[in-house]
Amino acid sequence: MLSKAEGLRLYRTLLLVRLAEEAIRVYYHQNEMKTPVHLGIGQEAIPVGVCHCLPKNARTLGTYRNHALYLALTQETDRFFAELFGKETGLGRGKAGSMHLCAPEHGLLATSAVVGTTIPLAVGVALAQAYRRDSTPVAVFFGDGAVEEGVFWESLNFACLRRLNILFVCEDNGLAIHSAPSDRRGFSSLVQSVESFRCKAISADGSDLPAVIQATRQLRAEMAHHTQPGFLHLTYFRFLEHVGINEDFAAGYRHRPSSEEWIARDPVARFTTHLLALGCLQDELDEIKTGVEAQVDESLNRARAANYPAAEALYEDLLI
Ligand SMILES: Cc1ncc(C[n+]2csc(CCOP(=O)(O)OP(=O)(O)O)c2C)c(N)n1
Ligand SMILES: [Mg+2]
Repeated sequence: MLSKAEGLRLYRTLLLVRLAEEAIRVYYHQNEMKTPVHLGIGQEAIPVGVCHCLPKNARTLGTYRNHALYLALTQETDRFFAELFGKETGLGRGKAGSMHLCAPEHGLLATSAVVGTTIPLAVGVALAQAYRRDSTPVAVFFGDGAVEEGVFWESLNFACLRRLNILFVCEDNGLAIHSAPSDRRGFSSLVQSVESFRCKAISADGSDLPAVIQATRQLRAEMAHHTQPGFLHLTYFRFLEHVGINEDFAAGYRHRPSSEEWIARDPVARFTTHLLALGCLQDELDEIKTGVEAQVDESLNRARAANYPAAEALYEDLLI
């Protein structure tokens, strides 16, 4: 059970993610953001809830659908928007783009455009922690499409063999671009397959923030008790197209949800109802929203006013 104060803090983070992405949807048309964007509208409660249950110094890694993860960990939007606009004040000096956000000072070590690639990196980080006898946990976020990559199963096997302190977080929207699991998999149950390894697995509704928090806490307790990795399977609905800012219900591979389904799958709407039932006042929620809107606006303005990197910056920060 969440306290009111904890609930309001979580609401602010959830809303920060949602409003930052809604702002991207407004500005993207103006063609100033020179980066593909994989928006996470519908996904927000997963990174927000999981990160809420991790210690501040946890190491995290993720995918190109990483805005919620970055914002949940950092709460900052200046360097975030500047990166999307390709400006020198961006978190990757304008050279990383949306798909490669990171914030090592907040534990976010890497995110990547290449499906599955941060999974073995995360296992490597967990192995390094084990060598150092450092109990700081590692969490890696990936989509349901990544589990069809061989590297997922190799990484899972090695992590289980070495009993590493790593949380695998599968953000399952039932889609790899447009294709459904039944067209991609030669196994029927992901969770049962993972449980046949030495790994604790829990499924929950990833649109429901309190359910995400409860599942994460329970799994972390079981991981500690059995000295085993954990697999968190969290389902959610991707409201927008795979990449870009638009809805794509007319594309024909899925139907538009009814208004009841829409609300049931919207983590922000669901958590708002939860908070009101908990005794929070609509005025308190509105005040938080006003503050988040101001943060997003100010960051957008600063990002748009900032300079592009100089041409020579192209040759800096390279590992060759
Ligand atoms: C190794 C690799 N293969 C293929 C692609 C092309 N690709 C980009 S996203 C994607 C689907 C991934 O789906 P999922 O892991 O479920 O993530 P989601 O987009 O649903 O968050 C694919 C196949 C890629 N980026 N990397
Ligand atoms: Mg997917």
